[in-house]
Amino acid sequence: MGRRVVFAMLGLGALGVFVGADVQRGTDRFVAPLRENDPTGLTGLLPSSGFRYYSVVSHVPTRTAADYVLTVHGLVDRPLRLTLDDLSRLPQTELVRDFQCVTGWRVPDVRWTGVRLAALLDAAGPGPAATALTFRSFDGAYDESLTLEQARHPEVLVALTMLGGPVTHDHGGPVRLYVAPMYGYKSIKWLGEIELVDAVTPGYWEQRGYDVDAWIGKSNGRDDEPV
Ligand SMILES: Nc1nc2c(c(=O)[nH]1)N[C@H]1C(S)=C(S)[C@@H](COP(=O)(O)O)O[C@H]1N2
Ligand SMILES: [Mo]
Repeated sequence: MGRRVVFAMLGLGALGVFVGADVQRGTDRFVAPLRENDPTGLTGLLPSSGFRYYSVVSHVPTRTAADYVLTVHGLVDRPLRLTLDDLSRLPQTELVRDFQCVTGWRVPDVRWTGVRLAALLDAAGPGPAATALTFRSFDGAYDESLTLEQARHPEVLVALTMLGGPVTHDHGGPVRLYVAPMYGYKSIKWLGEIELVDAVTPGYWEQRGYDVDAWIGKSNGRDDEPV
């Protein structure tokens, strides 16, 4: 590794010390790739939450507190249109759990807060034909699915905070899904839309080979993994 890279990394590290947690979270996008190919181990000195930045598109529009809207529609009695303010006024649930990507990386003890998806489902009132949910990202490409029963699991949150602050743009803010009992690909970022439907449509990665039921330790051939 060249001296310049080392100095650049030390510079980033020093920045983290002076500017605190917000910028540290922002450095994930740059630090994780450096760490992946680091024979020296020096990148261990850099501030990073341990998350890798994932997106299937190169640019995602920014939604602010002023223009963010989540819709819940389809086979429901009462379609919902929720602003960030609406969501933040609802009861918030806190979870601290390890975050596990199916490719093997894990971030221990991540703190999340958000609204239970079950509460939004109660408010919307799924009709008798509704058996599944389709989630769509406002990135324009990523989608995900859960059965209605899975969606009612108490550890499925429409997350407003993560890592001790508002969900950052890189991590899918202002609002992403957090499906605690399942691998990371279920936790769709930049959540824009939830549609109640009569059958599961496999999501983005599921159409590319991952299991539709993504239980940690009980899917994707990783049955031995600690939950
Ligand atoms: N919109 C969107 N959501 C997404 C993804 C993505 O590429 N786009 N990747 C998924 C995968 S595979 C994982 S492991 C996590 C990663 O979250 P992070 O980018 O905050 O680290 O987001 C999930 N949600
Ligand atoms: Mo993942």
